[in-house]
Amino acid sequence: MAEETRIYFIGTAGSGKSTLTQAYKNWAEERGLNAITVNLDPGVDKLGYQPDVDIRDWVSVPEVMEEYGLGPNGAQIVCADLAAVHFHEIAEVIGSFRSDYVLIDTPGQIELFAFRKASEVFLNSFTSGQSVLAYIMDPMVARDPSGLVSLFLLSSSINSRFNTPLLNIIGKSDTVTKEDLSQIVEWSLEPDMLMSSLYDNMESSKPLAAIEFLRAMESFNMHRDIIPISSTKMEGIEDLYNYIQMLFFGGEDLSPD
Ligand SMILES: Nc1nc2c(ncn2[C@@H]2O[C@H](COP(=O)(O)OP(=O)(O)OP(=O)(O)O)[C@@H](O)[C@H]2O)c(=O)[nH]1
Ligand SMILES: [Mg+2]
Repeated sequence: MAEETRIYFIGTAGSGKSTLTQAYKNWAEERGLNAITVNLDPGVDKLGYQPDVDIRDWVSVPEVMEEYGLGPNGAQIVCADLAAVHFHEIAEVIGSFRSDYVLIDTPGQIELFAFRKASEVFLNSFTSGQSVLAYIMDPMVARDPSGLVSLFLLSSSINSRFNTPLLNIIGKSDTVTKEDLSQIVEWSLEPDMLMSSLYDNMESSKPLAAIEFLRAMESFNMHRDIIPISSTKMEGIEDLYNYIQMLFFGGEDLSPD
């Protein structure tokens, strides 16, 4: 068995993290790969799938709200910090599955994962295997040039915080036209095209900052390609798998097929 590969699905609220977690598991199982799902959101009410490991077995937002007299957002932050105490145990439970792939569904509020210390502690709780962040972008935001720059900015900001590789995904790719999707992909591959679309939008004052941000990102080489995925149509999941294989195994296929 190869070492465990952990994929963290992160993204803004409603970007499709939970749906992709489950879709990836279904896809992997169809290929004969073994994969488990982990819910890392202590506040989720209805998940839509049964996770193999669930943070709510250790800490939960409703309990913390009750105990500390907090609202849901304050309780999420306390939960993240309380959960950190259990991360080694959770990592051991995850390891006990001896699974090739661990699919980790993160909280709705991206800032909880992106900016709290707890996520770094969780990432470092594992003593073997490898981790990748799969950052899901909203296609409705990405089809606007300054929207795409702001999504890249968030991606770059997360990338600069963690010593973990990050892949950019356009989620719900079935919800935009093929033309919009190829425009987004083209912009991500050709920063000059994105820059010129930003200039085309110059009548409004909004893109000025986006132009400066894009220049800065180019100078740091933060710009990167994007993987379109539709979880509902099961499209693009194999591309994500291939990117991960390239990243960690130089393209070697783990599938028993
Ligand atoms: N059309 C389409 N809808 C999708 C896709 N993925 C998710 N959705 C829908 O988008 C909504 C949000 O999906 P979730 O998977 O719950 O998103 P999430 O990021 O886990 O949401 P939070 O955890 O609340 O932040 C649901 O209604 C899903 O059915 C997709 O690939 N295509
Ligand atoms: Mg979710």
